[in-house]
Amino acid sequence: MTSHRLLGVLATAAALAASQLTAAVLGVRESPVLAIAQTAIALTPGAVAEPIISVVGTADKPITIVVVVVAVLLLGGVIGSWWRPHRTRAVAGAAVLVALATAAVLTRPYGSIGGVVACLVGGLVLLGVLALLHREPSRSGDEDAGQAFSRRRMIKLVGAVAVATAVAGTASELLASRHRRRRDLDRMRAALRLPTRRLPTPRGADQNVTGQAPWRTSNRAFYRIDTAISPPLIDPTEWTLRIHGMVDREMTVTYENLIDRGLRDAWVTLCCVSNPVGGDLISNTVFSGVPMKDLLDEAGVQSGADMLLSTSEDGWTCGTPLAALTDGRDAMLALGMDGVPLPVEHGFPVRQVVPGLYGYVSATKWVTDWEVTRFDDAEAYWTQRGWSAEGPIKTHSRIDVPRTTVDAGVVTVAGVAWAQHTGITKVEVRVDDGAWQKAELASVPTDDTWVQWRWEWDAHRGDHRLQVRATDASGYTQTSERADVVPDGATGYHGVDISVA
Ligand SMILES: Nc1nc2c(c(=O)[nH]1)N[C@H]1C(S)=C(S)[C@@H](COP(=O)(O)O)O[C@H]1N2
Ligand SMILES: [Mo]
Repeated sequence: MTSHRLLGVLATAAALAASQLTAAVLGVRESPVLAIAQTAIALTPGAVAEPIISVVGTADKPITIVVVVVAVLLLGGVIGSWWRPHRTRAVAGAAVLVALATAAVLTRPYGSIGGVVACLVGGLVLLGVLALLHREPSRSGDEDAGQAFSRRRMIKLVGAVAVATAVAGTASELLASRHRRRRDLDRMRAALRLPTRRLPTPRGADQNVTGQAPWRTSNRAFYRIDTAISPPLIDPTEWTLRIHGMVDREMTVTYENLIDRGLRDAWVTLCCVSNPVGGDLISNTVFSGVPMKDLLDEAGVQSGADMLLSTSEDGWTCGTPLAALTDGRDAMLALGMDGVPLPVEHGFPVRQVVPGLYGYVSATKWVTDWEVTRFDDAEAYWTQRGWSAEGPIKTHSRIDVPRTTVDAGVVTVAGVAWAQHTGITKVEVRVDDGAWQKAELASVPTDDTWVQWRWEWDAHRGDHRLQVRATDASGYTQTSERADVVPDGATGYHGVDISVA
């Protein structure tokens, strides 16, 4: 990297810090950097997003921010290298950067004038700092002394810009309005009392095998998947759900309306379509909410409609077959999760839960809009990115323990199996190429949750491969054929390699 390029990077860092600070001082809801990162996420095709998510998991959000910041800094380096030889080009480059940032800010649901001002301030600081760093020092008579002087002056200048950048960057983080709003919301949520109590775990559902995922997932351990870099912060007293489209009566529902209807509880195992064979993007808990069917019936679904297009406060969309919402299953607008108001990351104040469908086609968090429509007329977020329009959960099973080495003798092999809204009737395990052996199933309160299973293995010394497969209540047995998670969920047996000592 040439020194001009480095100066460009430094000036861009200063510009980013100034822009973030401006956004923080103006109380902008989503800073330019966050807006660019969210736009980058939205523009990433599914075929690119999927492998990244499968490798980095939920670290995808901080990683996206780092990638965006580094990319902007590198572009700034290019602009810096143009400053001396092609001044107009450098200024045009800065203008393009500001224009892209402004476009990102304005196309987000939280676009605001404050966000645009923050972008412009960033552009001005970029050009100002570049000009400052390239100012010619006045030449003294002595060439060497002059050069030493200008080098010293340069080091001071660079140091000053770096310190100012660090101070502005830190201040913008400390002042960012989202931290204050998050604290306020956490307080409000903690004070909320839902008309529900925390249900005990049904007897016999958890077989308490050490090392196995508990049948009931705590809110803290519940998997989290969404496109929101920082979760929408919604005051429940301001939350509304608008119901429109192919309905006889448009409706607007408030949080209080939902509470007044009374909440019912349902044990449901949520699962992500991106869950690989053997993966842990699946969790089980009890949700409390209002049947989605009740609201759809009140609005009056018109004939010909077959899809509910739901939208979250931050603009994510989801297409759910109306059939799955009206066939009597516990499809609900949930307010509670494991006896408490939904955690912010899991959709506070209101989310959808639909047993039997992968989250991407059913489980809209922070939901604020329902449009009754047709699969022929609308396409939701992940379908636009290559995933299937419909996403029933595939019957599947997983080995939780053992996962690596065991001592010879009797070993408890245990795991979970799931076929939400169909039910699991049989789980079988095999060692190497041996015969399939029937495992023992724990009891569950409903077909909508996963089932724990166990099998006692008389393990002999050596290296062995354990595999599992499940059969559901429709009579279907899992296929051994491996399918990728795209476009509608992985298939294949989960296997683990165990060495017996
Ligand atoms: N608003 C919003 N809702 C969303 C998503 C999202 O990106 N945004 N992701 C969906 C996906 S893909 C899944 S698997 C589930 C995950 O819910 P959880 O994070 O509570 O486990 O939420 C669904 N609801
Ligand atoms: Mo998902």
